Amino acid sequence: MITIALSKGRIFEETIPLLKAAGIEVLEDPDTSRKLILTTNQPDVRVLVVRATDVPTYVQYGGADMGITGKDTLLEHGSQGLYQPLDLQIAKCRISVAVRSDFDYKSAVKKGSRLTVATKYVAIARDFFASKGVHVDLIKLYGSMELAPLVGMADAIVDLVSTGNTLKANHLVEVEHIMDISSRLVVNQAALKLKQAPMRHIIDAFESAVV
Ligand code: PRT
Ligand code: MG
Repeated sequence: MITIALSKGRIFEETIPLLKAAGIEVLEDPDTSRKLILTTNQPDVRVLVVRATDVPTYVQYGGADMGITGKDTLLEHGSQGLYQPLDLQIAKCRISVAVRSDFDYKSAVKKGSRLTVATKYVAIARDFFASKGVHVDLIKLYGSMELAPLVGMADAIVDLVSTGNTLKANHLVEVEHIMDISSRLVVNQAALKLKQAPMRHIIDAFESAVV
């Protein structure tokens, strides 16, 4: 049995064509099914539906043989012991710093002001501002980061941006592009040794399907 950990939503949707390239079709829709273990057309392949941030953990501890997760998640939560053979070029976005459109970020940085930054990505934000020599107080949030500057809780946020519509809708502007993000295949190394052939088949099929 090969077990693949995926999260619902954009990663699941963008993985469907890759699975198809490996001859795998998921037989249930994670949005309508309440099942957390989905069957596929291959009797020896199953898909686990887990929180995006839990994918690396499932693979690391062998709950899944492989999984697909954003570079943001891997950087923030660590990727200890995970083999990362492929950048799948899916669920692409960027991680950026954004502020209220009436906040003068450039002058604040120039003056050496201390900035309060709200984010789910505390580790990424800490590294980024440290590399710029900007002093920050970080506030950890678990979602809806865009709210923090609007209610005066933070000067800036560090968040993922794809179209930019969410920032725009909340009168925020991007002032730094920290890095580009895409999703990676992560593999449990012990599982790969034990199930070489079927896992290699999937990895190779994914690799040739990456555009
Ligand atoms: O949503 P939930 O809390 O359940 O979990 P999650 O946010 O960890 O999962 P999910 O499925 O939303 O995201 C999974 C992965 O998709 C992330 O780890 C990223 O690698 C990748 N990804 C790609 C994105 C986006 N694009 C994205 N736009 N993840 C989130 N967003 C959010 C962003 O945080 C912001 O709130 O979408 C909003 C901005 O989108 P635009 O298009 O308005 O700019
Ligand atoms: Mg989300």
